[in-house]
Amino acid sequence: MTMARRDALAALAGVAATTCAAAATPGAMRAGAGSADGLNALAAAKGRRFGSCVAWSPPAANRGSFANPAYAALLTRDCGLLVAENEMKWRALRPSATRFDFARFDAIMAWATAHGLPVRGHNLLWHQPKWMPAWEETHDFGARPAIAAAALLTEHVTTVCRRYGTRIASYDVVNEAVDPADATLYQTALSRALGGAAPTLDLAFHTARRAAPHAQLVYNDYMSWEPDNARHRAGVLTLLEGFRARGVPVDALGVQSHLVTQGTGMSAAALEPEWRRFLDAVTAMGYDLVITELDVRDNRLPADPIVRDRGVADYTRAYLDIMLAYPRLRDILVWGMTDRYSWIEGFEPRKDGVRRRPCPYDDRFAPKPMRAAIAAALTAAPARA
Ligand code: 9MR
Repeated sequence: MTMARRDALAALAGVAATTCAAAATPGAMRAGAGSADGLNALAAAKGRRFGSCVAWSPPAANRGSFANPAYAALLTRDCGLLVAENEMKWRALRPSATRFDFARFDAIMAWATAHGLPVRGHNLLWHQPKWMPAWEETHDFGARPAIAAAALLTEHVTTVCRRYGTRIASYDVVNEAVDPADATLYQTALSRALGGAAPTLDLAFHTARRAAPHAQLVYNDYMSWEPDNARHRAGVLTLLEGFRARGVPVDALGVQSHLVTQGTGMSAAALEPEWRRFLDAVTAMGYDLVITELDVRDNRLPADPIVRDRGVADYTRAYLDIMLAYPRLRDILVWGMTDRYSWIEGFEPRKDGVRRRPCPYDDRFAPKPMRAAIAAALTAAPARA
């Protein structure tokens, strides 16, 4: 057995022991609330929820999956809410225009339900050509393309929403429709056939409202508070204004929160005024806020893990303090509990080659200062009615 593996097992034994101890105490472990010392318990005390994404895998695979006992122990300790990392996307659910494959997402739902954990829906339409299934971009929409495209989208949204009914109470109906390069809306084969991007997004929301009238309907995007996001933020504001002007049923903005540390040159405090102006504009239009995918890219920080973890934790704390000051924010989800399975290593590795440390737990499943920062922010947060 390698040292890393032994350490991982030892750390897990610690998590498992805490979880079991909580379960043995009557009332300490409530269904869907995580363990008594978990992050969701701290969130719940303030009328909020804490959660994470989860993946599907075969049993015991080394993945960020419910079927990996090591990862599942983190979820049941800290989470009161889950979201599937990939398994509800068109690419996962739609092998072709005429078929659905719900097997993997159903398995996530079954595990979550058995553990009393609600699940968010992510997503009903990721409106970019590169994230739609390959068949969609070459699909033949026939002689009446607008009608065929509307039918395809309506059928997709309706089928997913009806299948899960009230078991899913919040959907990212549309994901990342704004191009950060120029603040315009992406087009797909679907939207070109349907007659434009805005009518396509509107139809997705109207259909979701009809098929899941109980659910919170979210527009989800990654415009963040760092300065190079200004154009993206402006594009999202324009989209949100358009939704209101056209009477489209959108309840909340999903603020993904893939944060990027700025080194010592720019503190979180310097980012705050502009970020608050954005959040104020969003909430003034009547939108709620959801933190849907929090993690931190440790850019411009030295390789030393102690220094880096401190920088990430402080940045996370400053960010959450601002976000938690908004009563319109209830749910906070991280995009993965441990560094071990985070998407960031594959997306943007550090230039110096040391592994990224973006999540609350390290790659040996030990809690990091980022987890303590989230706990401290939740503890200090104003209670929500
Ligand atoms: O973490 C996800 C990764 O495993 C997938 O390969 C990728 C493409 O489906 O999507 C990642 O999740 C994204 C999320 O769905 C939307 N916001 C950005 C996330 C990170 O790329």
